[in-house]
Order: sequence, then structure tokens, then C-alpha cells
Amino acid sequence: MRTQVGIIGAGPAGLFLAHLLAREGISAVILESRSRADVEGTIRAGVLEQWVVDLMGTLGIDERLKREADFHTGITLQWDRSRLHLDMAELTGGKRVTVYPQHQVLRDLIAAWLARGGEVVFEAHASAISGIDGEAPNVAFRRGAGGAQEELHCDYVVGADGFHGPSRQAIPDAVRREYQKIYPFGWLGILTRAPRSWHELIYSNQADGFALLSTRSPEVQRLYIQCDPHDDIALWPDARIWEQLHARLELDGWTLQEGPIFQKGIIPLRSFVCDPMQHGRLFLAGDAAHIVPPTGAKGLNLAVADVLVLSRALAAQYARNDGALLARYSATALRRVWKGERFSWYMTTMLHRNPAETEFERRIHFADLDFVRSSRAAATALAENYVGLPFDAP
Ligand code: RFL
Ligand code: PHB
Repeated sequence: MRTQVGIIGAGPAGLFLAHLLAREGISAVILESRSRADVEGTIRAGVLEQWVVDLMGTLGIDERLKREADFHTGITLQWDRSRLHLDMAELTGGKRVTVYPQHQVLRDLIAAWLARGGEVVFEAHASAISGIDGEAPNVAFRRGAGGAQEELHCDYVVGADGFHGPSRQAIPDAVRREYQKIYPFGWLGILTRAPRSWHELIYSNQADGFALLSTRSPEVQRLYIQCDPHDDIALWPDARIWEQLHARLELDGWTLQEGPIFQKGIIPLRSFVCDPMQHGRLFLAGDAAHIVPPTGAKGLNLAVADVLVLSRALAAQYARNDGALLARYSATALRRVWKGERFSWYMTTMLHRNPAETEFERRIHFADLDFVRSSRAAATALAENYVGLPFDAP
């Protein structure tokens, strides 16, 4: 097989990139190790930054989003038995919080990509990337479990294969620097068939720890609680989950609506950055290069930001034989990535109960929250980051 840009991974990074390249007249093939049903059925992110929503409009793939997404003007922060409504739209000149789940974004991107004749090879496991130091790289892959080995030949390889994919390791150890922080807590996430309890997301830091109330539709709600990242999910029967959600979210005069829980799982929280995000003709994008804890709702949005930068750089290369932007891809992308890392760390630290923290540190987190309540500058800083920093045009 041969294409101009070989993309490993049909997550948000890989699929947005394919659409952005098509707009520039550049061909791409996506190799994806999972089945289409699996990709479209995995429950992950929920919140889109305003410019990502606008980009979906520009790409002509926002028809269902406009109909089915939930648009909130702000978020609610809760601590010390009180709530603060942050009106993001008012603080940022009209930018809103869009709740539209990642698997719906992926469904829309895949349907539109296939409809325009684009190729995704599902159940194609990429195993080796070679030739990135020369001009003719290729990706070895196998279709299904017993398939013969095949090769995808291309001008450039994009590793959009998530945190556990093989691409990052193709950058030699000698030039790759990795930065990491592991948090001493995880998130237990559930989906429940219940009515909405509140008109926007609630991020709560209470004595028992963090909880987040989010939504998927008027009938299905998404909730998270901080837990031990090593907990077995069997330790969390539904009754214990509800008891903790009530304890961490409820206030006098407000009750959390319960319903049957039909999905639950635990994820660890980590921050991670790989620098550089490129080597020779290999470019990393999204979770393959960086991970944020989900408290800032930044992961998917950073993945899309990477590929917007990369698509502009590849367009300059193909259209004008100008490789300057491509040479600077990693440096440009990392400037935004580190701001996303900072914001995600800030939200995570401020809103969780670290089992090892002192009472002094806990008071500092409350002071941080109180500062957001009392200072318009602090509230604006939080809001600007949450709805998405202005895009650094190269
Ligand atoms: P993905 O989505 O992991 O996609 C990578 C794809 O690569 C495939 N792959 C391979 N394909 C071929 N050959 C191989 N050898 C391969 N190895 C892997 C995989 O099957 C997969 O399909 O990475 P990408 O595109 O970089 O996208 C990143 C986002 O998925 C991620 O950052 C977000 O989900 C993070 N996140 C959130 N981000 C937000 O912006 N807003 C949120 O509200 C938000 N909430 C969340 C989140 C992530 C969560 N979890 C479960 C980690 C909430 C949660 C609970
Ligand atoms: C979600 O709805 O899944 C969600 C919302 C906000 C976050 C993380 C996840 O910060």
C-alpha cells in the first residue's frame, strides 16, 4: 500500500488529521488495531473546547453535534459545602462548554471520512516503523490475528496511536526525553440511566475526595469519583458508589438523582510529556506524545491542536516545498501542550484530596478556590484555559 501520509491510530488525533489533510489535497491512510465497533463504543472524553467545535463546523461534520450536544455557559465548582458558578461565556467573550462525547465525535469523523472515499484499515495492528531517517518510511502491519504482514509506504508517518502505541518508542532513546507525574488517586467513572441533576458540570472537592457530575443526554448521566487507582472495581458495588456520590456532591436543598448504573471502570491519573514529538519523518500527535489527568478536560482537545499544527506544516511542505513549519512542529505543539499540562495539574491538585497531603496543603487548595471566587482575574484565567486558549497560529 502507498499513500502520502501514513497515520497509525483512528482516535481523535488520527481522524481529525486525515480530514485536515484531505482539505489540503494530501492523501492519507489510517491503520487502526481495533474494530470499528470497538472504536465507536469506547467511553472516554466528554468536553470539547470552543475552537474544536468551530473546526468541526469548518470541516462540515457538525450536523449531529449541533443537534445532540449539550451547550453550557459555565461550570460549577464546589468545596467546603458551597458552590460557585463560573460563567465561562461571560468571562471569555461568548465561548461555551460543549458536552459531546468522544465516541460520538469519532462516529461522525469515521462516517464522513469513509463517505468521501477515505481509507481506514480496521483491525490492522502496526508493529514496526522503519526508514524514518530517510525519505521513504514504511509501517509494517498485520490485518487481524492471522493475517500476513503488509507494509504501508508513505512520505511521512504520524504516530497517533495513543499512550500505549508503538510510535513513541521509534524515537531513539538518546534523543527522547520524557517527563512524568503519577497521581496517588484514580477516577471511578460510571454511566447511569437517570435524569439530569444539574444544568452544568459540577467539580467538587469534599472531605471524602473529588467528584464530578457530567452528562451524556437528558436520560444518561456520567459521574466520576476519586478512588484508589489500584482498587478492584469489585470493591465498588453500586450502593457504595451512590453513597460516595451523595456525600461528595450534595448540599442542603439539592439532591442527586439516582438510576441504574450500566457501565463502570477505574482509570489511573497521570501527567506525561515526550519531547521531541518528531524524529526524521515520524511525527507524534495526541496521547502518543502526552497525557493529562482528565480534570481539566484537555486530552482530546490537545490531540486536535497537535494535528491542526501538523496539517498546516504538511500543507506548506507539499504546496510550496517549504519545510520550515514541519521542522518546528514539535516546538510549536509543545508550547500549547505544556499549558494544557499546567492547567490539568492545577485543576487536579486543587480539586482532589491527596491521601498524603497535610492539612496545610488542603487549606491552600481551598484558598486557591476562594481566590477564583473573589478575583475576576483568577476566574478569567481558569475560564480561558477551560474553554480553550487562543490557538497559536504558526
Ligand atoms: P486515542 O484515542 O488513544 O487513539 C489511539 C488509537 O490508536 C490505536 N492504536 C493502534 N492502531 C494500530 N496499530 C497499533 N499498534 C496501535 N496502537 C494503538 C488505538 O486502538 C486507538 O484507537 O489517542 P488520541 O487520538 O491521541 O486521542 C486522545 C484522547 O482519546 C484522550 O486524550 C481523551 O480521551 C482524554 N480525556 C478527555 N479529553 C478531553 O479533551 N476532554 C475530556 O472531557 C476528557 N475526559 C478523557 C476523559 C479520558 C478518559 N479516559 C478513559 C482515559 C475522561 C476519561 C475517563
Ligand atoms: C466527561 O463528561 O466524561 C468529562 C467531563 C469533564 C471532565 C472529564 C470528563 O473534566
